[in-house]
Amino acid sequence: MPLARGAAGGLAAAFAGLASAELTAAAVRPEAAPVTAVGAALVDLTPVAVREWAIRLFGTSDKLVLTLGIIVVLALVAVGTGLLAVRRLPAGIALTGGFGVLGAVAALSRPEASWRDALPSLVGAAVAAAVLYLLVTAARRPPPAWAPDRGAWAMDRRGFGRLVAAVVVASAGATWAGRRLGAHGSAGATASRARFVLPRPTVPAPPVPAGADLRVPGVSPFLTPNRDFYRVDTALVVPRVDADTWRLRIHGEGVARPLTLDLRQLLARPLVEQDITLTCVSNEVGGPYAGNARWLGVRLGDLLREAGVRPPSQGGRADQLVARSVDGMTLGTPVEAVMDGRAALLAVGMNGEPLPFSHGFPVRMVVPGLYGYVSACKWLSELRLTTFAAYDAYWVRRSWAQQAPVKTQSRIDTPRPYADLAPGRVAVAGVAWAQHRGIERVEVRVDGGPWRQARLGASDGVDTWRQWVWPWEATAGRHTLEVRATDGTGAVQTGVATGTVPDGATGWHAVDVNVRALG
Ligand SMILES: Nc1nc2c(c(=O)[nH]1)N[C@H]1C(S)=C(S)[C@@H](COP(=O)(O)O)O[C@H]1N2
Ligand SMILES: [Mo]
Repeated sequence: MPLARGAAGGLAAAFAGLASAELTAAAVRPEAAPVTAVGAALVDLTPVAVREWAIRLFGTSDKLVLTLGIIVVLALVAVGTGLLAVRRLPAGIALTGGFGVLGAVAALSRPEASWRDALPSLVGAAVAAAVLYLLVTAARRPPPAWAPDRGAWAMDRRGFGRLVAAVVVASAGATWAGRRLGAHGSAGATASRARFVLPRPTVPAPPVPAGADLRVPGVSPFLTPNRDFYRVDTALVVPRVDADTWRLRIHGEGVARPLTLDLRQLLARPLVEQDITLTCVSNEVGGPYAGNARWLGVRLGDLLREAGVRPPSQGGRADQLVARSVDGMTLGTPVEAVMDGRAALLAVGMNGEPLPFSHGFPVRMVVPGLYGYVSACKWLSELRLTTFAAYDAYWVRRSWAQQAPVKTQSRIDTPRPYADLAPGRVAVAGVAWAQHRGIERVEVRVDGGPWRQARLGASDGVDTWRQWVWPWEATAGRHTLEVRATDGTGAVQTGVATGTVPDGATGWHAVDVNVRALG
């Protein structure tokens, strides 16, 4: 049956092509693999509304969903190509080549790409075309004279099936080899992280105050363990940077003494330790994209001063610091903010460990009081001084604001939405944040009634979130709990609900619960 053979042949050819592309990419650059490159190009091209929708719907699995989506589309295209090829083989082969060129263009469009990044897609397309040719001509081969059915498609089903199986097994083998080679390629980075011993802080952070963690079941722990820390970035392949070859370049407008530092040179400077809560601008009211960690790093303001930079308030011309990562991401931070004395860090340690690869090993930025997309560059490779007028960083080109201080927010962690509760005393609790201004008060109300003051966890400074708890005498029925915070300047969190774009969501977090009747 030609149709089934066409479909199977198309799929097998695509698998062979992708497997050889992955294998080639493992030797060239993992980011140059066609599915990854096309995915990354799609991430860059995705309209902001679609991106926010995907984050809402899929959360941190958005990258997995994107990759699976590309694979499903490719599989459909492969079936179509196979069906075309059994009728018009040259057309099927041309289409395969076309997809190879598409993958190559996507790979070459990546910010840090070189011409070699085109190779995986081109090799993949060549292999896919060859396999397609082989399978289609094999399927068309005339049957032996003794065969009962002598139609054009009479290569027996078992013979064709064996051929397809052989292609699938070879492709699986190539995929496996690609994985092995890929792991080998990043082995240096993995070893450099394993060897990396965190230096002692010159200025250690005081211990977290005893009462900062209220230990209410269901509330986010005061310090977020690294494995639970939210992750937001555009990297479909987590960059694995070798600490031994890592370099940071500091240059640009008003940099009297440009610097290039390796890790040892960076760490020769005083190291400070500071608890800082990081939040994402894409976090909706009540959302999960906030985490609090103990960071260890070098003060960025001091380093800039060493390079001869003056903040705008002291006559410096550059008002924007553009951080660039090894994967070409750019984030723009106000120079004034990193030089005004707050703990703006080039961090190497997170909760007593070297940064995890997914959180920016070996060096990232952290600036208290600013959303991650305007401050927290991971896998940092370059700092360039310029102006906001002259340059728009990655997210700014995608409808986000140039400058974005964190907005005061509070979240109910417990009870969970739609919880079914017993009547009586219920601990309503959560966290509130207004980094670099601090949290002064948190209030809760039930069903739009009067605001009641919650008890706050001990303060660990203005740069971290605070836990809060309010004892509620719950009565039978459906109820809505709401929370609002007041920051250290006395400003009350606004109840006006706005979305995340362009500079962070506002509004009060509300949770609906049901309280059972007694008895
Ligand atoms: N290189 C790079 N750095 C990045 C990003 C990115 O996409 N690439 N995303 C930023 C955003 S939007 C946020 S909120 C923080 C999140 O840091 P985390 O993943 O360690 O929580 O990293 C920032 N740094
Ligand atoms: Mo973010």
